[in-house]
Amino acid sequence: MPLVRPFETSFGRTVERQIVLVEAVADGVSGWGEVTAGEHPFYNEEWTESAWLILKHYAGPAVLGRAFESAAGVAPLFAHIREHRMAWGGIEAAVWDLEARLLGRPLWRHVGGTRTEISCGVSIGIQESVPALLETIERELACGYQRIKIKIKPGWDVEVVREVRRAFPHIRLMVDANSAYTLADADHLRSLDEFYLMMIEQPLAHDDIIDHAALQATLATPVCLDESIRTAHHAEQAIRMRAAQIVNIKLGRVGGFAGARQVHDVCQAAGIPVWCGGMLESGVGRAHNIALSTLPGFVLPGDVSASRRYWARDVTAPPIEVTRSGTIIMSGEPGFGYALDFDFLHAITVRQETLR
Ligand code: OSB
Ligand code: MG
Repeated sequence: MPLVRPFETSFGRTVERQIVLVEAVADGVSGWGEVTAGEHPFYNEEWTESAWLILKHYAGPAVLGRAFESAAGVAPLFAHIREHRMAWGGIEAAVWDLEARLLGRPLWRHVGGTRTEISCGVSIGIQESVPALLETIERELACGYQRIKIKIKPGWDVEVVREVRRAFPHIRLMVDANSAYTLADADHLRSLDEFYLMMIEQPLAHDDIIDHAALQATLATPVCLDESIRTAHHAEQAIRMRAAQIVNIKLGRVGGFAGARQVHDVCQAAGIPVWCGGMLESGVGRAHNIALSTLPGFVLPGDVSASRRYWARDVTAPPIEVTRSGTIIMSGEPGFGYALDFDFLHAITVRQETLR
């Protein structure tokens, strides 16, 4: 699926997505999940092709023919697989959707959600110029989005944020570095403090907690962890170390709904706000993110936004839309709440495999 505009982060530029969708079938009913891995192992170790192999050789065989009482019992079946959570998380989420449909319940209620409307923010990639960035922010604010996140990297950080703040002194603003810095950059990152950002997301290494704690101790800006948090145990460690004041929860990164709820619960118990991250998902993953965002601890606007920001045509019909006040309203339909556009899905499918 070609993106309507390229998306650039500190680790690379994405022009077109190659997405693995999972259809889980039981009793003639289908549930759908999305593998949120990127096209290259640059955000984490996974990519489209690794996910395909993990699904085919390990994750699929781990669930097929196995008895489990409920969708909550699926994640433990993958416990022997080291990492690759986005791959097996695609099956896990599909089974949650399947179970919700079998029960005739909306997925968001089924996973324990309580909000009927969620707050949306946008993630804006690295742009060609500051004027281009300011124009993009202006456009997103006009659509009603409640929070602006901009991607930063060395050379596109403090001076860019200064210009954004000059133009938009009152907006809810944050930055995401995707692990582009080290502790040696602490003084430089501290100069972001004057811009009263909501948070700085994942400034240091993708697998680090301890250096983030050291950095947070010197920063007024709250640190938010994304890449570093894959399990509830990681969340506990980060909170205990004071490495983060906020946590981004991504469904795939934590291996699906069971993992997401565990991270959510640990954060909620510690008074740490969470929000739902995104991975440039198609409508399927987007719909799951919307459901996840209805859990009570998701008190900050997430990176969950309208299909039209990414796709000329999405795999869901209708596409996912955001209200003029930057919210998405929950559907009462069973499962994830959006119909699939099967004509389009079949037209863009390049590979398909059935595991029985
Ligand atoms: O770090 O949140 C991230 C996109 C790809 C990989 C990592 C990240 C992102 C985003 C975009 O920030 C979120 C989205 O709009 O889906
Ligand atoms: Mg991030």
